[in-house]
Amino acid sequence: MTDPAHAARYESMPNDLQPFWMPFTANRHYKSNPRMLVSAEGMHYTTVDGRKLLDGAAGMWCVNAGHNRKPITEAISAQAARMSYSPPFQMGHPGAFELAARLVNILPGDLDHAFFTNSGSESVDTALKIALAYHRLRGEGTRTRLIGRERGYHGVGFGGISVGGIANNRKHFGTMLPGVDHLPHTHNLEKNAFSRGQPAWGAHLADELERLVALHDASTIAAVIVEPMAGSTGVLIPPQGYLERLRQICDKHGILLIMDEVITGFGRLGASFAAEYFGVVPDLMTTAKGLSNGAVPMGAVFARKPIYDAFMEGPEHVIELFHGYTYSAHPLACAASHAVLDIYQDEGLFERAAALAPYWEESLHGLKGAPHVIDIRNLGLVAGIELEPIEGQPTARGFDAFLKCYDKGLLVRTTGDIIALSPPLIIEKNQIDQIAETIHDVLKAAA
Ligand code: PXG
Repeated sequence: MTDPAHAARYESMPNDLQPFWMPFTANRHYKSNPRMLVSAEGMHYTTVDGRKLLDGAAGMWCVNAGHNRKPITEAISAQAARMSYSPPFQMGHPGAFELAARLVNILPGDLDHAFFTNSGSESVDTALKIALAYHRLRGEGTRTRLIGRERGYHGVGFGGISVGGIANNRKHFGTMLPGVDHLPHTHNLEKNAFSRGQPAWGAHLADELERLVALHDASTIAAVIVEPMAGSTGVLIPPQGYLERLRQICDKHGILLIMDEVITGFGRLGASFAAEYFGVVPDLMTTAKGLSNGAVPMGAVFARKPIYDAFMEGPEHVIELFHGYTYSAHPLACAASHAVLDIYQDEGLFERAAALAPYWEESLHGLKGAPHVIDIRNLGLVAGIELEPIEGQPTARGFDAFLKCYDKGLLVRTTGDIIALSPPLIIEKNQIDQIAETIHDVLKAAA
């Protein structure tokens, strides 16, 4: 860009980094060592100092179709010119209905209604509220308990942190929702370290749900929410048979199963959704991220037919669900999502992810034996590399690896001492090699 005002605002290092209170960031550390991204294309970001960064994280698990895809930016800009906002309550625009119809077409089972939100956190709170209201409408208003899982991440709303299971995301924020319990997480290095794909040990951990039912009685439990593959906590792959068992126990007791597919949705595992991949259909599914490729914020909750139908009772002029957002089904987000779905379909990106998964697995498991690596786990185009924490300084080794990868031209995510990888689904094999080699170099240099 030659326009100096544009360059100053979007392409140069800002004069003052202080006023922006950055989310989930070590603000003081960042502001004295800023990592500023100014543009992106395909598999790469460009930094303010003109360096290219290979994106090993799909932004933050969302840019599944790669960066700045022309059809997406064109669809957004055409919609912005046509109508950039329309009210979603008691009004509609065609793109929203068309999008819902397209989405339910690619969903498994009878998940056949879409409720639009603007983020994963909003999708989670929406799904929890639908679950509670659904039971009440059916005369089972005593079903108010919600069950999450240790180490789960369901965003940052009060509902999401209540059912979530990451202590740092919960401990500062008071008592949260009452009546929440947690299943045990499924992480076990002694049994499952260096498993490829789904680990063999751990299906029985789903039986803990029976214990909670025995403790509280099924008549008090509304829903169980889990990530089919836990992403944020550091990539925990579900043990073989675990999700199937959870589904069975929920069915037995009339408990709704919510799968949080904010990360796993839209091709990450090499199938449209984890529900499809595992052959386990939830009653409610929460999504965001890959739904719009991160180009415009968007989320969606998908509901099975009997749930939607339960709300469609009573006088027709009365609102059935007192819930929604100013920006539900935002026209720009809908336009982005249509273009994203076109790309997923035209380029066969979900199938591409599945076809690349064995190469991905082989390549990353090649890091076994590198300094400090205590586990490697993978599924689809996701991998977690767990590093041994430095004694007395948990997270330091992970953060150091993140910074060193950045210096070497690779963007990864780290959570504690776990490196999480989830590249755009357009990644090439030589770029997979580059990811593995860079991480290897970084770990060796730090040893
Ligand atoms: N559910 C799941 C399963 C998620 O992974 C959310 C809900 C919340 O989405 P929003 O759009 O409200 O952020 C998420 C978000 C990471 C990382 O590095 C993961 C997420 C967000 C930020 C970082 O693992 N997942």
